[in-house]
Amino acid sequence: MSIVTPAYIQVEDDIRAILRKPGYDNGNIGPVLVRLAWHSAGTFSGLDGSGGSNGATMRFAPESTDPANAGLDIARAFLEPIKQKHPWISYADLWTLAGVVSLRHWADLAGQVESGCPVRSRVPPNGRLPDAALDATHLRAIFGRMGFTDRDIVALSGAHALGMCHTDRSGYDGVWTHYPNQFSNLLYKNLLEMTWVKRDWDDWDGPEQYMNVGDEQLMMLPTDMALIWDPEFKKYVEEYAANQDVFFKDFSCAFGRLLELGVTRDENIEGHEEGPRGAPQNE
Ligand code: CCH
Repeated sequence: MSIVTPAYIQVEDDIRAILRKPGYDNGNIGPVLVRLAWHSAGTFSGLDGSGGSNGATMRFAPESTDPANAGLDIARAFLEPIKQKHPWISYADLWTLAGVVSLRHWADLAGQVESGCPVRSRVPPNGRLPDAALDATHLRAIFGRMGFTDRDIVALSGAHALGMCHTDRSGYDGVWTHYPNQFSNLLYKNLLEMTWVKRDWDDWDGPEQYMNVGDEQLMMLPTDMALIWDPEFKKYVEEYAANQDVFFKDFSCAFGRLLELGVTRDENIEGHEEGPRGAPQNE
């Protein structure tokens, strides 16, 4: 069930209005908002139900200072004026909604967008988000904890068609595709169709990353390379490279599930369809 109230639509409109930002990266803040939504949800652990977007705990240490979240303070700051304008919406809902609105820019995302209303949330420890320097085993451990399959992992990784890496955030550098403001299956096509070698520029002293032979304009993280190095993952890379519609469908389902991880709902959710909640419960 999705909540579509006039109040939510106003927030969506306000998010849409700030997406284009000349002078910032490639002129659009959508990619970093998608990353914010994913990192706020991606701390969930199916083992004990902790983590997830509830409570927007990334505002607090140690999650706010987790190196994996470097740069997401910028994304949160972009959204702060919208929170001030619509104080009824929780931060958790706002961040989730911002990720979805950004993606809807490019694709029809069927996933659910609303968060629930937790009574209390604990800030999850650092180390729950993936480390880009690692491999397929690590990806399976991280995403398996959230209940995702190999197919889901490959689908979610396709988000790297969007946006870029920043040396002052993660230490990595560059874009994954020549069209970082377009959501597409290009990540998979690039992985398969281009030849990738370790970046070995004389002046590159950052972490190990890969570049395309040819114009050397594109990059892959070691975890992106794992998608073609691992034969099970590679099957899905091939499927998504060949069929963008299947990718969009699978991505929508997996991203919707990701955003819902650990979210508890009001029992009387129908009431929300009348308008925004009264008192925000998960600031
Ligand atoms: Fe990612 N991601 N991500 N990612 N990510 C980075 C940027 C983006 C990993 C590492 C990085 C997902 C999965 C993974 C986005 C969405 C998703 C960066 C650069 C690193 C490093 C950060 C910087 O320097 O600004 C790793 C490892 C994984 C393992 O799976 C998933 C899943 C999603 C969403 C569904 C988006 C979008 C960006 C671009 C952000 C921007 O600012 O342009």
